[in-house]
Amino acid sequence: MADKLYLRVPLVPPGWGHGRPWGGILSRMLSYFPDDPGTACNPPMAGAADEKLRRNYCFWDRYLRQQASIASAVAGQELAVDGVVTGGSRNRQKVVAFVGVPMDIGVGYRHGSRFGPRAVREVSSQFGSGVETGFDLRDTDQVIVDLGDIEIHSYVLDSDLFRDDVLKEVRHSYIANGEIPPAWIGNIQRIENTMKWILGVPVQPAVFEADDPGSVVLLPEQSSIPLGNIFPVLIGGDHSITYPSVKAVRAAFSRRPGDFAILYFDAHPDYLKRRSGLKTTHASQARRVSDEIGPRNVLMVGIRYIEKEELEGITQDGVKFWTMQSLQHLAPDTLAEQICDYLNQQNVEHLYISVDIDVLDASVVPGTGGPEPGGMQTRWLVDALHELGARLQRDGRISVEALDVVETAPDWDIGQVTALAAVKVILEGIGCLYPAIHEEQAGLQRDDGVELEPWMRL
Ligand SMILES: [Mn+2]
Repeated sequence: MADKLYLRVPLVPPGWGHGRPWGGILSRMLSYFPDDPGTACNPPMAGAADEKLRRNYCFWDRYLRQQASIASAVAGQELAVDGVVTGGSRNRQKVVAFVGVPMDIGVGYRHGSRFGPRAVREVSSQFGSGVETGFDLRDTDQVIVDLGDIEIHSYVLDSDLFRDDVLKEVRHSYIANGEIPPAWIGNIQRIENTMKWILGVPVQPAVFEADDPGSVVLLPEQSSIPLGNIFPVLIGGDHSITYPSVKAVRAAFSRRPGDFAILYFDAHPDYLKRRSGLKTTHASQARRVSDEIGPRNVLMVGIRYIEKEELEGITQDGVKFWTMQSLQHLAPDTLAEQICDYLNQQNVEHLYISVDIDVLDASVVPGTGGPEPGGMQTRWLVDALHELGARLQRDGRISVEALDVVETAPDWDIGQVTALAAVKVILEGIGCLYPAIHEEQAGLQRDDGVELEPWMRL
């Protein structure tokens, strides 16, 4: 049943589509509860006859059940629902968790990577569980789950949206439709919060005040159920998703300044200070990451289109980079050696790997936001990842904490070749990096022995 192991096409509620917050981790879990909570739910407390109170309680009830069900799945318990796959016994190994991030409003030219996660999942069904090195993902007795997509909101046409009264109206319209209103925060913040929640880092989710579902308050942090022990594999989405993801992964694993680094494979440095006056875009995300973790802990491989401001930036800041030109005469194992030597010299212990699929030649990946001719072949990239994985495993000093593969835009694709390349990179990446994924625990863990509160149980 190899096709059950990996990236299943997610369940998307009927009627949800382009531009809607489709496929959100929480919102999609709604479909796992066929009963209308409006009728099935009976608040136990006094005053339950009050319709407003009952409705509000039931929203909460549903919300928390969804969280508990995801937590159970990730803890390795059986959860017989489609789209979430339980693949092993309860154990202390890291769980590989796919997280789709269907956001492409960070791009300046070609849109469409919001459909990347969907395309990657679809194409993944043709792949088995073996990787080129002979490693079989099933041999790890690990749990591999697909957590679905992070909820993204693409309707941001008017600054009016951020007015309190407008937001309140929007939230009430969700409630009128029987849906849980989104906590309307920026997409970048939402990605960071969701990733933190997945990784077990305390986060204060924006939620609804008890007596007014149209309002938003911050709950105490106990309200989030930390999952922890996760190796996240993010499927983009445009490259701006990497910035909030790095913030979350770093918060989960970093123990001291300078111990966390990112390795980019990308045709572009994405190192503009701002694009159209905005700080976080897919053309400036690496600069934001650099602000966060320090430029000397930023590594870039495959650069071949660079603006003057970016070249000055990465040179002056001391970003470590390999242009595509320099790779022409470098073997993948030499690159891996240079990367490891540099990381060790920087005293790095935790590594985030970010692959912009446009690092591959434009002829290989037409379905991407910024195709760039003159790039590497899939063979070269896979070899480089294998060499790197083997070296990290041998050294045992650096743990790979997360992988993202971004900028797959299926509308521009031909014969799904770009999505195929993305799946290849993901599977080979997990296969070769997994042995280098150490058992070290993420920040705050949910202890397996801790009982869920009764109201959290399924
Ligand atoms: Mn790029």
